[in-house]
Amino acid sequence: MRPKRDAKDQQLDEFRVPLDDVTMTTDQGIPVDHTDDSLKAGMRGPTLLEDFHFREKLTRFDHERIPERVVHARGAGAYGVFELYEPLGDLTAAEFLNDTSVKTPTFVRFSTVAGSRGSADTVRDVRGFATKFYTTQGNFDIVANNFPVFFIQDGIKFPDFVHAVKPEPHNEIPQAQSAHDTFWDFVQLQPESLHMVMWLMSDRAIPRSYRMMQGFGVHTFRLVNAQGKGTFVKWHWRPVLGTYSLVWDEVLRIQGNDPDYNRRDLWEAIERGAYPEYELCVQLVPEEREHDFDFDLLDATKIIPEEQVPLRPIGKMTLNRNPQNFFAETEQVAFHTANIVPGIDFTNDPLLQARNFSYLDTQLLRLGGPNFSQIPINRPVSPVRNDQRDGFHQHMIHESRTSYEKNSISGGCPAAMNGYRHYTERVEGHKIRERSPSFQDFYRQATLFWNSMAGWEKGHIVAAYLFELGHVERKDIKEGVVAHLVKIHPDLGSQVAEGLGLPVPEGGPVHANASPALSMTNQPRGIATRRIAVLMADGTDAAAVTALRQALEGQGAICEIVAPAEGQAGGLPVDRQLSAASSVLYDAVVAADGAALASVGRAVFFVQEAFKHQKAIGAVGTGRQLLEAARLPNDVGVFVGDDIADAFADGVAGHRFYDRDIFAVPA
Ligand code: HDD
Repeated sequence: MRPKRDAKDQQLDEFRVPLDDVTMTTDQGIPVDHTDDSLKAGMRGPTLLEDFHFREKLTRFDHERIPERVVHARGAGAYGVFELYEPLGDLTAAEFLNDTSVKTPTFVRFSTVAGSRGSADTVRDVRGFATKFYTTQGNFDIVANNFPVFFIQDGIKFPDFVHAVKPEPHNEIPQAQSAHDTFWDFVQLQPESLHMVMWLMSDRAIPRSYRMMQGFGVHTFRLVNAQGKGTFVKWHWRPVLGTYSLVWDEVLRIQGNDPDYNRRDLWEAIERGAYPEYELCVQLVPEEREHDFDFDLLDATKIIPEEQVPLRPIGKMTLNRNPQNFFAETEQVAFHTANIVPGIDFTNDPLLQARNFSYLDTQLLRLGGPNFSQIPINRPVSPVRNDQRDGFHQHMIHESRTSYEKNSISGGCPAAMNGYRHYTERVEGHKIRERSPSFQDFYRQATLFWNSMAGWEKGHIVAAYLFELGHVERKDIKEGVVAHLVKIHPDLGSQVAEGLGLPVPEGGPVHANASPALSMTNQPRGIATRRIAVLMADGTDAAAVTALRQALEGQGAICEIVAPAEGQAGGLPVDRQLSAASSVLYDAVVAADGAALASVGRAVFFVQEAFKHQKAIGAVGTGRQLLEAARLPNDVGVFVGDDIADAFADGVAGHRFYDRDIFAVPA
């Protein structure tokens, strides 16, 4: 069912162009009766310049592309609604955070960072999570990532960092990868990146779904109440479904099987009515406590551990509508950290200060001039009235006889009053091009992250460092990185050094503090919207699998019948033909047939591969024979029998059986 129409949805009606039951025109509205042949002088003669339709059609095509985003070029968007749990008047004057009856329309764009617009979704990378709130007081954007820290502390380093991670300049290789020399050279020479790189090497960098990853505003911002009192705030998005990741080997295979994996997943969930939900949470720090931490709140390479400052949920966003046109909406949306409403303000974080310059600047180029805020997706739902004028693509017809302030001719309007007031923070200091000493600790929180990981998470981090540094050509760069890793933790440094065949350098003492909230093991779990392949064949006895399917679908899982041929299997409609399917596109597998499938290589490989990727595997009816053909060890996470529904569902909810010994499995 289409969700209730909000103010943004209604505003867009003016721009929607239904093309059903209409005849073709040119851009000037002139009817077109033939668009298959150009106008020529004679049947075999040259094309005539006077063919205005031909010229317009080609010109428009020639001009279709705009520059892709310099970072975060690949993305997917969705509309949603934000609902507040309780008024926050003691903290902020922002209207949308004070009235629980207000449903604020939102638009979210998820993205990868390094790759081009056409790169694969499931690369090892940070994910963008940018949200535009169309509030009654104007647009408010939280331009977040799925990691709570960043690579650098000062925005002046952003071009250096991006140049290092992007494909190398001489041959534009590799695409959407950090596994190359320039990136790791940057890391070894810029140790402030080490904490973020720990996140990048963890499975957080390969999320199972945009619907199953957290979002972080990263910087410390400020809430300001009606009395002008400020409180430091960090923004967090928490997915209601829980936080899950893929495994690396699976990622490599998904890139070929479905390069649109995350984009498709978001689109299909919304089409199905399984609307993704995220709680907006805040970490609040009273101004008096600014210096109570062993790091600087203005340093974007640091988290405030949740155990030190707990998360307070303040509302929920539900993504409930897909865009209708990718270019018009998702490509043209423009986010900006400086889009803030009264009651919210910045801090002096030097990364944030740089961002407040960069986003508007890049959009002037990308969207072709200063009127990009008039593009439908970017328009606020609150009125826009000011003396800004003209520029390319001005859509407004300003009727006023004046465009300056103060004026007497237009009664002094539009009048600047009762608007946004910047927080009256006291600042003084010498002009200085230096990094604060309070920003100089690069290891403590990288160690905290390592200490907080479960055993399997640590194993995956080591494997990721080995994969990445294994692609680095220069030995001195590998040695430089390893010298940092031993300082993060000797266990990490020694495992990576040994894998690379390098001597283990001297480390130093490290602390044992941990923040359990950082481990993905400690996130909510469930099976809603998880995709389960049910392997069947023509003659499969469907009765054996019916109860299991009903139990799983009853908890919101999606079961798809995969069979050697389209049509029917066991009397049930086949969802996907085996040769067009792959286990990497599913969260779990049920073998419902072994009688026919045990001799089908692709079916045997299907279960072997799922086993390798530590997924729950069920077998009902003759399905046991398929597992036998696959020679799977009788291991954890393999459920055989006709009464496995509860145990299998628990297994899917647990996501993976990370303790499974998979090295001997050939898949
Ligand atoms: Fe950025 C895009 C998130 C640091 C400059 N950034 C962009 C997007 C996200 C982020 C999610 C994509 C928005 C969209 O979907 O259109 N960026 C972050 C986070 C950062 C961060 C969480 C650190 C906390 N960014 C950062 C710095 C700078 C930029 C330090 C420059 C000084 N970011 C940009 C940009 C982009 C951008 C070049 C590219 C396209 C765009 O803005 O519209 O201006």
